[in-house]
Amino acid sequence: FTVKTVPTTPYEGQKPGTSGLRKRVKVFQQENYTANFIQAIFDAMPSPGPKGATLVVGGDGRYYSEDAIKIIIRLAAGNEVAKLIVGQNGILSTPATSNIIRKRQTNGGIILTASHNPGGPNHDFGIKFNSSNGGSAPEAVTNRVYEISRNINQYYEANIPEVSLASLGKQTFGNFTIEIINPVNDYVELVKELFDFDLIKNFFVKNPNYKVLVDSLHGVTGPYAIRIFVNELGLPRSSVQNDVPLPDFGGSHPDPNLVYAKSLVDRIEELDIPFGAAFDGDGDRHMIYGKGAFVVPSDSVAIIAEYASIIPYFQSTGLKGVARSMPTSRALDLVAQDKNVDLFVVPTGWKFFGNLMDAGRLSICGEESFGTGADCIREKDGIWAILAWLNIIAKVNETKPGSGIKDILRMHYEKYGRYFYLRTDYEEVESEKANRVIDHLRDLVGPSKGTFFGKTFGEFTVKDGDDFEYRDPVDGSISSHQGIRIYFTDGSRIVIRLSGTGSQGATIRVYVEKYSKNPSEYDLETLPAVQGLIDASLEISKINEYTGRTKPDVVT
Ligand code: VG1
Ligand code: CO
Repeated sequence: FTVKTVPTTPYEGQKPGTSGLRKRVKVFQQENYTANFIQAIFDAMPSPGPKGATLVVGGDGRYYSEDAIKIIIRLAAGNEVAKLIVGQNGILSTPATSNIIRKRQTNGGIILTASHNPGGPNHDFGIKFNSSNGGSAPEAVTNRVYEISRNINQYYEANIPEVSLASLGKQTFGNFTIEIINPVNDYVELVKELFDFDLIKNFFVKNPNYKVLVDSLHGVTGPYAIRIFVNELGLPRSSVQNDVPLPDFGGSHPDPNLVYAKSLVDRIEELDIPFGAAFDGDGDRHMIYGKGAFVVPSDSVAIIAEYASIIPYFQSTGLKGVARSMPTSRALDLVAQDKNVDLFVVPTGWKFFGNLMDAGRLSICGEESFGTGADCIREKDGIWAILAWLNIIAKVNETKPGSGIKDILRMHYEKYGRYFYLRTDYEEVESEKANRVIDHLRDLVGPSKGTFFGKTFGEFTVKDGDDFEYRDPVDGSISSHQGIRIYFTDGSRIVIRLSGTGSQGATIRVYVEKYSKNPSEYDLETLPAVQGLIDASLEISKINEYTGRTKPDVVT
């Protein structure tokens, strides 16, 4: 093949956010837009750069994925990449990609997804670069990608003939090889080593009424869920629904929460199903919901850490440390204390956990946004979390038969107390208005703290607060302005920050949490338990005043 140098001009705004570059499909479809960004990734790749590299490519199968893969193939060959490993039909879940990058010791990967954002010609697409450790590239690299994208004037493209993404196997063109692989096999092999599949299988055999319903919301997890829950764990085929990945996710949000996975919740309630789960588009998020029992993600990671010693992977590696993103509730902190292991608090986004894992200081971590995972890979992992829970339930049932999600939650609250936790989102707010809210809050916890600390809002008195700054304990890098935290004298907390994954305008996220050590309160509904705190957060932040919004778009 021959390589052509194609002149181009830069586009504004190719700045990767919390998790890659996410924009409307129409934006990526502009002439050279995608090629510019891919070239910027190649130019920003850590030494020795793209020449001779092996990269993994795949994604959640959303609209525009195949077009993007074709561009990646031509530019990879043009940049002297030696080999691309591509998931069949462009399919690879985010955790599966992370696993393949690590297992096959490649130089990194390119993941095509906008995660839980809707897909289709009028919705979102995304591109994320992962490093050789299997995790999202660190900020130093993504900042370089952005800088390069602002000055790009050419890219290198090879005239590789069109390759079918459906046919498995290797094809070679000169010094360049494309290998199309089964997207599921390596991942299944991995999880079978991490969890006690025999124990889980036997639990289902002994408890035929313990039904499971898994909803892939037409995202990438369908093929993985069928292989694992049906073929490996022996559950009936009807245990997995919406399992065909669709380019537009069937027209809905592939977002596993009580709002967007409502049809699953309704079905679980109607059919009395004790264990249900849903995943997002690219398979790194999960929701756990059984009859009458919703697991708050911040509790999910705390409970998995609590039971780490019964999970085979942690039995062999030990619990090295745990971590959460800053807005995630402090339920995990209490477990860390009890187990006497280190707790790390990092900014929002999985990429901040990677250094700690690479340094051997972190085993289990999670975020309030329905993401949990471990150091076996470098991405959060929905199916991993479900398997962890099933492993825990099966084990607990050996000594306490009949225990389900509710009992495990109750036991946890009895030992540690309960954090009532809620997040509200104001979406597609004009950036300028959203910034005003943040500036105002920054002032309260900064220049105006003298008058703000000590002030009372309803039943809550401000104790202190800050604009979260993180210093990575491994490489010393600093990430500032990661969200406003305000603490109250009763131990409650609110956090307010701007999202870094939106494709349009700004999203304001408000996280509230209230702690209780009173057993008579453990069964309370979350919303009434935190309403007073939500009111205080609105009064303090003046969101309504600055944005004109009277209520949030999403409550999870
Ligand atoms: C959101 C979540 C964050 C998560 C990120 C990527 O980021 O809050 O916890 O890591 O999405 O998740 P933000 O900046 O919009 O709040 V996913 O499933 O896109 O890969
Ligand atoms: Co995701």
